[in-house]
Amino acid sequence: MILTGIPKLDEFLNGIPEGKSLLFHVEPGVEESNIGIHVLHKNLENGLYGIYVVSESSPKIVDKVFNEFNWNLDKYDNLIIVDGYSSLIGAPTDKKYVVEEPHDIESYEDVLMEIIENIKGKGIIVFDSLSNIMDMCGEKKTLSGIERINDILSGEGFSSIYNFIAWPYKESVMYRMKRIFNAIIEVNNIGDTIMRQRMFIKKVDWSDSEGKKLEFKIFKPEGIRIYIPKISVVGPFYSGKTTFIKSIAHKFTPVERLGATVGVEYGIVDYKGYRAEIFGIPGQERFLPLLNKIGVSSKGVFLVVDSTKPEEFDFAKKILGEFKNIPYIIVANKQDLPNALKGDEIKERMGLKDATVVETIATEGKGVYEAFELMANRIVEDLNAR
Ligand SMILES: Nc1nc2c(ncn2[C@@H]2O[C@H](COP(=O)(O)OP(=O)(O)OP(=O)(O)O)[C@@H](O)[C@H]2O)c(=O)[nH]1
Ligand SMILES: [Mg+2]
Repeated sequence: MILTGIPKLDEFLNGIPEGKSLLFHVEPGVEESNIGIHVLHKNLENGLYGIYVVSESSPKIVDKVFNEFNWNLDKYDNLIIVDGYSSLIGAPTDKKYVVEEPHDIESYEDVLMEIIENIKGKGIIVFDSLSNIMDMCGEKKTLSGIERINDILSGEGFSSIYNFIAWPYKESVMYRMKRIFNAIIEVNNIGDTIMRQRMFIKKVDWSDSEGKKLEFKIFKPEGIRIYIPKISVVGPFYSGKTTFIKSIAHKFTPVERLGATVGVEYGIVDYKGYRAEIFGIPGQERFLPLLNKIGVSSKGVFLVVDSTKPEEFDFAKKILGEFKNIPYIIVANKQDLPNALKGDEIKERMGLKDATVVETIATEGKGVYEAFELMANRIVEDLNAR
């Protein structure tokens, strides 16, 4: 099984079986359109062969992209770059494998056959731009060539990944593409103020995850993250919101006076392939109007309560009422204190029997990542339920 290295996508697809082909069908204008190079890197890291066919720009770009993500190109003797660019512009090349006739799809086939004969082992082949090759070699000819290439590669235990910028092509071409590839993942821009990208599994013939979606963003140097632009942390005064955020965030901007939070605080959480931006809203009554404003665009809400203060649960529930139809998790904090009520008891007393509750000791970092992971998964589920 070959992994894409893209969090959640591997879970949805169950990886890529050997011999299968996958197309990233990318909307024009998506800024970081080269998803394939991340899949390439993941598999190089896993010790598999990675053949990278560069046709869109000079192979030098590979060094540049690797540098942007702090990957060290020289580390990978299992990386094979196919230069499909230099002949095009008549430039010299230091690459061993060169496409002599970039306007002829058979020339690509020839190089790939040569490589397959020279190496022993399995791996992945990534095309930086199928759309570019189609423009050079002709749409139908390219697709016929790709079918042959996929056939041969799959017999050798290679999986293939294609980046494709979805310019308006003829209906018949799109139809044929839909048939040729074992999986097609659409990549679109979404968002107006907070830009991010969405993957949509349009086709997959080896798992039942067709129709699944995930939202991501490419960060430098971190790479692809499942991206959650806003999770709010709310709750009564002094319940431990700030402590909770601090314990999960690697970057934190406090807004405190005499130990109390007096403005919206902000943190970034990176965990298990997720990146989330967290907004903490102070718990004093006078900040209630803020909830509404911040609430609207939240993807999820943590309601932090002091488990020793049942007298505050009504107020806590009122705060929660400001967030409609958004996944929430009750964080039953201060479990280390005597008389702390258990999570189930808290749900009961709040009249929220179906709620998810996580018991935490924020000061010791206990339970906090569990709460985060539950939340992140809920948000992805929520996206897929819409
Ligand atoms: N014993 C115990 N104390 C905690 C825990 N979490 C937070 N505290 C303490 O509770 C106090 C309030 O914590 P904060 O994180 O500032 O609470 P807050 O909800 O951000 O407060 P405001 O933003 O001012 O409403 C601090 O003294 C924390 O050290 C916990 O799990 N156990
Ligand atoms: Mg606070």
